[in-house]
Amino acid sequence: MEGQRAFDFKNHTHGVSTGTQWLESKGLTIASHSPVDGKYIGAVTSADKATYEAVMTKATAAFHEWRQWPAPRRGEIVRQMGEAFRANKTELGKLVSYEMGKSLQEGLGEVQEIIDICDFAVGLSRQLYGLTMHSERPSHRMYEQYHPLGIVGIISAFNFPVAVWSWNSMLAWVCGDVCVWKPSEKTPMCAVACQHIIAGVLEKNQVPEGVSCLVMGGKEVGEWMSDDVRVPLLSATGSTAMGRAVGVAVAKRMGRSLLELGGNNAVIISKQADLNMALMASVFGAVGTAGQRCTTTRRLIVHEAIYDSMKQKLVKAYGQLRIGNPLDAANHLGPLIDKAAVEGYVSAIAQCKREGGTFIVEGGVLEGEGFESGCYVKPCIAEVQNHYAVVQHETFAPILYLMKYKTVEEAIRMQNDVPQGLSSAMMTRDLREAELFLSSAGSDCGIANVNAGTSGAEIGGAFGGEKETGGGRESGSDAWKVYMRRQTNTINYATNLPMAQGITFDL
Ligand code: UN1
Repeated sequence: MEGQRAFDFKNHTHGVSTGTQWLESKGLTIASHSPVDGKYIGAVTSADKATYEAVMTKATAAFHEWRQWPAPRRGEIVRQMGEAFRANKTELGKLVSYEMGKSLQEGLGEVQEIIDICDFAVGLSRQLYGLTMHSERPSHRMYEQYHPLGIVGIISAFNFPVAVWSWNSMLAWVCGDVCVWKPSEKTPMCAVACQHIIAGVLEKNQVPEGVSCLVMGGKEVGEWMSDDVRVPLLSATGSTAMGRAVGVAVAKRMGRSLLELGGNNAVIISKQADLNMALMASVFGAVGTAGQRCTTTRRLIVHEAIYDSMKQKLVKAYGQLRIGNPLDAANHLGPLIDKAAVEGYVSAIAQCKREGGTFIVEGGVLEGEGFESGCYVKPCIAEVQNHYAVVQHETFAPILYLMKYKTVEEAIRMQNDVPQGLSSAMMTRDLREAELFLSSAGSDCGIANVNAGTSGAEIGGAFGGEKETGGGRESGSDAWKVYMRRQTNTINYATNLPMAQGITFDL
């Protein structure tokens, strides 16, 4: 079955593809080792300049054909892709868990996000609506329509190695665009698997070669895409530093970028909160994916009246966390992605202590049986001040910062007082403070939840954030509009030529 095909990497060495075909490349080899057990998974070659050019040529030609397929026909292709991901959910979920290190539950959840966005995109393929307007001129009709844009570049991060690609690609495809995907060098096999999973659908439906391209590679390949005028839209997920470089390069050539960058997400826990719910939301938000989601809960802002009891609950809950092989359902969290991430975690803890933080749950790197990869760390909690440099910075690891507040206005100020603006939450049963938090004077983030944590967004909403998070919106709602070009059309069915604004012009 298709499920088998997807994960047979024994002889797979190519990292560049135009859909069903894989291209020989002389680029550097990227090897993938699992952070779960340190074992080698496979290796692929990255794109070199020649294969990159070959891909872009194919993608350009494919676009000219694909944009003429009726949108619902393109939706039908995406529907079949959704079916292929359903058939491969368990296998792909396991691979995501093994190559990236997140728990199997979360690996499966990530594949479910692909399936969900496919369903969403299928419906969307019959709803790429424009508006009609009333013209001020007699016998004139005005309307707007959305046309396919061209090649959409997708740069994705290791932490969601497959879902973020699908948020972009599935929408882009129903919109009539073609995609060139540069996945993270840290999770190449997940990308190879996705490409194999959809290959059967592309082949069976004679989708033009070049509609779904893969270009494995590092920073250099990202730079080629950023500078490439053939890429009208570049969607990039990752660090703020990477996003800034991409944003500047794309802006220089007047392209569009869709940036989804760092978060520094807080949960405000009111004295009116259901404390058990608050605890669950905070712990899952902080340790899920071992603190490597862009939506991870990094800060807890707790009302002074319940601060001590919340602190005790947190310490107790952290004592119950099981860390180990993420494919074992008994474990809550697995490893960090690699040893560099472990170094980042260790140095953030040291910096936090230097700045005056007090750890109420100590961190540390785990050693011994089951932890041989050197990537397993203990989730930890520190009492801090919001202004510490380390607190203002996004460290991609399970370090939770705990702070106290007196008034709701102060809590909202603290929540907003960071450079990032992705996700936020308030736990409360008080309607007034909930509404204040959601109001224009409340959270400044792209996502603001009440009585639900900062992570785990559904695909139906627009996903993204403000400030250093980059401002882009992916996934649901009307995020599709960025993948298309808007055209305003005026049609004159009169026998004369009346001018707008009442201007007269006679010869
Ligand atoms: C990311 O970390 O880049 O809301 C994406 C969430 C997931 C997606 C996170 N649905 O946590």
